Amino acid sequence: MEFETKAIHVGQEADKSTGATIVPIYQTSTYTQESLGVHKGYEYSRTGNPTRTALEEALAALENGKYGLCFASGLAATTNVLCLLKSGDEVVTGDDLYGGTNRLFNKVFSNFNIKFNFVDGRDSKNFEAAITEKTKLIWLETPTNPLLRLCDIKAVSEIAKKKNIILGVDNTFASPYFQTPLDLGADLVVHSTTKYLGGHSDVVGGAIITKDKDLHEKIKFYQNAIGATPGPFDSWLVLRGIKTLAVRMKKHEENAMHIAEFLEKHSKVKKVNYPGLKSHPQHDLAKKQMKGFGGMISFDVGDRDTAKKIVESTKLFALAESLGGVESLIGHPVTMTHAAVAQELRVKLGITDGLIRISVGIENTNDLINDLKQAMN
Ligand code: P1T
Repeated sequence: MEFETKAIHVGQEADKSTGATIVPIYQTSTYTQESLGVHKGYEYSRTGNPTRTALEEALAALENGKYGLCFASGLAATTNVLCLLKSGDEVVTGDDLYGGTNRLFNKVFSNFNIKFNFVDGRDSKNFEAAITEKTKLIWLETPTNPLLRLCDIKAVSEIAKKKNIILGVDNTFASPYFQTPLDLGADLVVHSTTKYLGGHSDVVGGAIITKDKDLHEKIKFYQNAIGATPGPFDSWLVLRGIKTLAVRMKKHEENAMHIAEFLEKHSKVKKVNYPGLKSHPQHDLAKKQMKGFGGMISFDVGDRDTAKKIVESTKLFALAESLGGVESLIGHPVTMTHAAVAQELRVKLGITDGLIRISVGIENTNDLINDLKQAMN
């Protein structure tokens, strides 16, 4: 079955008890047992809920995995991955990450004596060099937020396999339509389903997908034990979102390509970060490991005042955090999504005061370009 068909059908058979064509929102916290210990597979909705099960099966299929687990947010999903670790363990991670992931690593899990070694993820050799006897997890975000840098998933997976280290990949920016890290050797894929999977900026959620039964069982235990699970309505919203993922992603990418080319020619723009541009230093890797380049772009306009004027002047692009919805958004990473990243690291990475990030929606291309034109004049 191909991607578009899986998105609409896997886990989504007609409801057995009523024939409902669309998976119902099983808005229940608990399930009546026929007799003590005899039930239809569900006991309590933190542990399992049929609407969530449908989403978990569908997401597993889209990532070419076997098992899916859903969470209350992307960060809740990442937290559940980190729970595989013990005090004293180490993680090697790419250094350009969503600000909230950086905060979770540096300000929460570091308190539990887990050490995070940050490396420039553009060169896979950096991961190998940072591995120690204590390294248990390698973490990649690719493309990265907000600089749209890439990590070579296959190359890093070979390093991880040699040393028996788990490789987790945050696939939020690409979505499974454009990138399937499990096919490239990753052990775990993590998503903020808040973004492209949900697709309509109306739900917060997360997911972990794997092919590995043992890892799945361990994380499923934490999913229930920690309890950061999504409710049935939120699960249903993401399930509805993924039905149109393929058509949405094509339009996000088409619009993003036109906008990236427009920005590259604009006199106020110093630099455009979009993996689909030939000028992107890792364009060849993008072509190799991705099926498309996605809808996220960041660009540098040189200084904070210019950036502030632009982000406050767009009319269609909403000044807002988040990404991946049908509507276009614009943001200033330094003051918004990456405010939690230490200033020295931001400077080192190139997350400058003049950096603007856009999540290109699926509106009409010319309307979006005209909106940017008027905001940048
Ligand atoms: O917001 P939440 O659903 O918890 O997802 C966290 C997260 C994880 N990974 C990536 C790559 C992300 O971009 C995010 C969330 N990002 C934003 C809210 C943002 O505006 O970048």
